Amino acid sequence: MEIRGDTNRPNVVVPGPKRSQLRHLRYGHSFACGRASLYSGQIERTFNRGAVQRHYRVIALCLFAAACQSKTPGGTAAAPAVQTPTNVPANISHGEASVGSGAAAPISAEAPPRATQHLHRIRLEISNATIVIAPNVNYDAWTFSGKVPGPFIRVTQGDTVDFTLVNKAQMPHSMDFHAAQIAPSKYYVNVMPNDSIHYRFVALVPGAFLYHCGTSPVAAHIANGMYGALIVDPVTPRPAAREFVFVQGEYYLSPEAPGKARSLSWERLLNLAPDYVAFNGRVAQYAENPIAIKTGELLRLYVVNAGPNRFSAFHVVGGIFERVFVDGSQKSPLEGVQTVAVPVGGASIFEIRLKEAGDYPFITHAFADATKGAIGIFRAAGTGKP
Ligand SMILES: [Cu+2]
Repeated sequence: MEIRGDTNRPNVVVPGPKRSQLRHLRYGHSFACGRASLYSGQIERTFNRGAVQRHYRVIALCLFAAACQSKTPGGTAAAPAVQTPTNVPANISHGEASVGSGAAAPISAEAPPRATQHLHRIRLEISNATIVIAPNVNYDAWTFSGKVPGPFIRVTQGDTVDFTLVNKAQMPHSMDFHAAQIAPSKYYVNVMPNDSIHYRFVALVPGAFLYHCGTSPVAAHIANGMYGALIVDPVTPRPAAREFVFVQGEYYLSPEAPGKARSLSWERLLNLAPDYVAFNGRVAQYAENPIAIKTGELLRLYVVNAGPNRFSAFHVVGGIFERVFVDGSQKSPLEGVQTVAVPVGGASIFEIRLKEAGDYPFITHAFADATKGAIGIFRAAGTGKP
């Protein structure tokens, strides 16, 4: 079943992964730390002294305030030490982002069309790429096919995915398809630099699925951008709709350095403190460039959460979901619900119609994360009739 080797020699068939690659199976606990250090060239490990000093200052101020209170019972409490935003709020409900600034062309959120063929030859090339993740913020990403997220893939239940992964980067990587039911020990193995792997699987279960690099430390590979979405349509097509894919992901940034793109802060990742949270790899891109839709038309949103750490509380402000296929399951969709959690590594399918003309933010209702960029806008035009 498995074909491996240089892509220039795609017909070379060998019985299984190389012994050296099996040694580097993903999720390998025994060598995870070694792998982190061995390939840590782009993993920022500096200790954030500034943040710690600020942290201690906040603690000191709290202690000071508490001491003052204890000495003056009944007196006025000290002012809170933590500053809250003081900007004038945007003139829109949930205005966490600048709406309509059009800062940069967004990555298209349109879902690919339903597949017509039943054999899908998918070839993804892993490479490092500097990408724009927010206005004036570049990031040294690890990518599938040069972008974050990787390409949206769409197949139909029962289709065969004939997959080739080519590693053009300088460290081992791998691929884990949540849509597949195959042995990780055989297929989700590390592919060495300038090597490739080729295998097939049949997508038997409909839904929306995450795919991601599974090389340890997995959190670093995902946070660096190695993830994407694979839609598996049911054999009986879903009703016609405008369809979008939103993959939520997080960025943990190394300190700023003049003329350098940011890279991963492992410390911030382990502390679950993302600097940015984004749909489709770039902060607030669909708020800066609202997505035009029509009132009354059925929208179908494939919401995938790559993480690597933060749950999404997916919600459309001003709307109520007609149906939600939780984690992509066809069984017993929820009807008439407001917010549904999409766990890290999960994906749900949301159907909604927006009733009147206007701007409707879509967000994670975990608002720290919306403030950090997980927000977009549907701009509805029309009379409300489908
Ligand atoms: Cu990787």
